[in-house]
Amino acid sequence: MRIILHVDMDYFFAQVEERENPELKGKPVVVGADPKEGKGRGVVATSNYVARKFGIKSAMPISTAWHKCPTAVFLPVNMSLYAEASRAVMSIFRQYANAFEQVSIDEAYLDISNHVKNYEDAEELAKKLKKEVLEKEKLTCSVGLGPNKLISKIAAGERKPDGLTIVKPDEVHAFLNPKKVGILYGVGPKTEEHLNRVGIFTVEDLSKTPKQILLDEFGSFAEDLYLMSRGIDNREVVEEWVTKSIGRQFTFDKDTKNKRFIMAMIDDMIREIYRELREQDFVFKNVVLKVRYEDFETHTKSKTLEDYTDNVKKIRLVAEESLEPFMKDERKIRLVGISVHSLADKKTLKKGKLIA
Ligand code: DCP
Ligand code: CA
Ligand code: CA
Repeated sequence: MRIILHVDMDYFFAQVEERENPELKGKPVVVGADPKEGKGRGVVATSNYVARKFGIKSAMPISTAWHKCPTAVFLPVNMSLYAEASRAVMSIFRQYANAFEQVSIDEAYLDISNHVKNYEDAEELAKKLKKEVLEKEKLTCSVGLGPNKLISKIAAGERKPDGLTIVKPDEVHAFLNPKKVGILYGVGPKTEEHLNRVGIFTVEDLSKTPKQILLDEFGSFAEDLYLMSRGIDNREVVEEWVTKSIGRQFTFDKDTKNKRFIMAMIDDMIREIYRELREQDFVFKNVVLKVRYEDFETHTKSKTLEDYTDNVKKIRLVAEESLEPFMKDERKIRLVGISVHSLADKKTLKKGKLIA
């Protein structure tokens, strides 16, 4: 039985600012672009919960935020400060898991199945984790526990800030059914609208929709919708950049949507990976593309090849193919990474098959 824990820091950038300057506590705090008395361009990165009461939200134009609450404390984004806080909390999280996957600057999945026997143990572990983060880093987070990534992630968002929500396997349906379909992975505003148009509003509506209708309406996404609506999610918690891999990543000076530019950067990284593969006489069987959007949401796409190879053209092909869906998103891209995994020593390979 799997038990997955999802942890997400509360109002992260703003909470770190409050920690650095306790006088901010209790005041509305907005982190983002300079509001310039309501004439500023750029957006809100995040705000604390006091500011949210005025209707201020992430990604909202900073000018709108200023008009909603001109007396708020507006702070510029101090990324290196948040990156340092992120590193500190992530290294705490890592201690609690047998598999750990960071998904953005402030959230991670932990597979804790080997650390606990049941949900009672899991609850204790979650409380300990929250306590350690608060004591060592003076920050609160919200935690969700469930049988898979989908459920634990939604559970983590259920009670914020400083929440802990447990959804046991037999509670999954009751938990999911009344929720809007927009909470499911990959269901953005456009897909949600499409679902609404065919009369599907809640997860329960979705679970009662015949698969054929989903196939007709949503094509290859139908299967995921079908499974998610039943609370099924078999994705594993995967460690990123495990030791047995060679990879590079690059953060753009300016977030970009220029595919040619991104591919040129990937080509540079592939050249370096190639050099390292040659030096060590390695072949690979798996290629992973990593994409981080401007809002720090991070995705990886992994492709396993039919056989081991040292042909770096394969890396490029996989990279280009895997990049395609990310380019369709409206967000700009902040970082790309490419890595090869499932490495093997070429000398132990004969006719493409791994011996022993
Ligand atoms: N962020 C950003 N721009 C966005 C969304 C987020 O710069 N459009 C940054 C600021 C956030 C951090 O990423 O602090 C984490 O994002 P979350 O979506 O987890 O939001 P918060 O942690 O700020 O708030 P919550 O308490 O709702 O998780
Ligand atoms: Ca958060
Ligand atoms: Ca988050």
